[in-house]
Amino acid sequence: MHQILVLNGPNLNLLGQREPDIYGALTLADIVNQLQVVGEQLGCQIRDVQSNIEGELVNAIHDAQGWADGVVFNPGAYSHTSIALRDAISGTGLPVVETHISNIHSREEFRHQSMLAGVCIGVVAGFGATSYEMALAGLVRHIGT
Ligand code: CA2
Repeated sequence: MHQILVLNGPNLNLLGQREPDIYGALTLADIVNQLQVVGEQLGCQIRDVQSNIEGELVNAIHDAQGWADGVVFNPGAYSHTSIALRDAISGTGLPVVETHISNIHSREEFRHQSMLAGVCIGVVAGFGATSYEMALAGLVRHIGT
């Protein structure tokens, strides 16, 4: 059984409330519940954490070092700014897939850059809630059996 952390950053707790044209109509709980179903089929046990606080996200990655085989991570807007999260990912050496609901490359220019992508094993963006399922499938393939 693969132990997977599904980590979500700032404002993703607001999903389903506003901007459905960009982020879809599902809540974060809906997305995580769907992912649990897919995760079972892929032989994963999933724990999820959401925080709006950068340091708590850093702590969640550090903590995952003790129990997780990999991380599906939507860092929200911290993707574009956070060297602390980059250092947490590279410092733990955990395989992390950067995951975005929207296609960050078709949006404002400030979203085109990711501080984290270079230390992640891959990036999935633009497939709505399905991005999380694709990220999980890729992560499980990477981890192997
Ligand atoms: O597309 C993604 O998954 C993002 O990580 C979402 C972040 C954004 O800053 C990134 O550039 C791309 C924003 C999440 C905010 O979600 C909201 C949902 C409903 C209402 C307001 C914000």
